[in-house]
Amino acid sequence: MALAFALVVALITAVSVYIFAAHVWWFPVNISTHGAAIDHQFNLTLLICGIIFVLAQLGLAWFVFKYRDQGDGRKVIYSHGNNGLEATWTTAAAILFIGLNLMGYRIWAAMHFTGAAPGALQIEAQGQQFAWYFRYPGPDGQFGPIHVDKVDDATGNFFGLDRENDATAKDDIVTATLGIPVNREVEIFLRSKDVGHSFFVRELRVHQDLLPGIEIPIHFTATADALNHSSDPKLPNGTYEIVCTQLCGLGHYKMRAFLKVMTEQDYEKWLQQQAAAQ
Ligand SMILES: [Cu+2]
Repeated sequence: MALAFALVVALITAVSVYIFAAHVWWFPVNISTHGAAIDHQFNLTLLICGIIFVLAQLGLAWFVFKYRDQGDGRKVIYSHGNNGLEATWTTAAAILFIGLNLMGYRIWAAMHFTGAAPGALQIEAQGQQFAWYFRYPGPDGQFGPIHVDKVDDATGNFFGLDRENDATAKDDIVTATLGIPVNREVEIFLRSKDVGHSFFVRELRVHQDLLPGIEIPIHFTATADALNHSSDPKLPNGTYEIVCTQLCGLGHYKMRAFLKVMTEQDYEKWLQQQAAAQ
């Protein structure tokens, strides 16, 4: 029985290691300039935790086998632990996890505490039950003010614009797809119309919650490689899924939109088409 248990533990360990090492379920391709640093940090954390996991599991299997009941009537010895050893591995674990956190913090801070460079392309993204909408400031480079009382999904006024009276709102472009050019920094202001949502594009390695009443800026740059891939073989190249990853109501499962990464020229053309359709 002890041998069987030890073998099952060893088998679970081996299968788990295989699934990670062979990348059976793994990240999709990275299409952002900051993604490589995030992937590197993830791999490093996974490797260190993986080694500890394997050692701990194999240790468990070994002890189960070594100290099995051998039918010789030996009494069990109870131990109340060893303070020296406890202090040693608690300290080692603390150093390891704080160290990994500090390393990851640098990458996090570069994305979240450092603003976008001046001249970044500014777009607004609004999450609402159960859709995403995007707003471009238009030729004047300014977003028109939002009037909460004017928000009306039935007429497509998702952002509550007053195009008649606000000069800066006249040329705003509202879309259901997030179109961006490659190799240019994009700054997105995330807003929620109703409840908590979360903006996630796996390939961008961008994941950020949205809360009603707060505007949360994120920024990233899509690499030229983004033109050669997609979220799904059925989608055209350059197209990636934007999903909501906060359970936000009954229709949460269908709350998604698409990111369309284009060359600078295609992006300009696309934006003109969107402007014409307002
Ligand atoms: Cu949502």
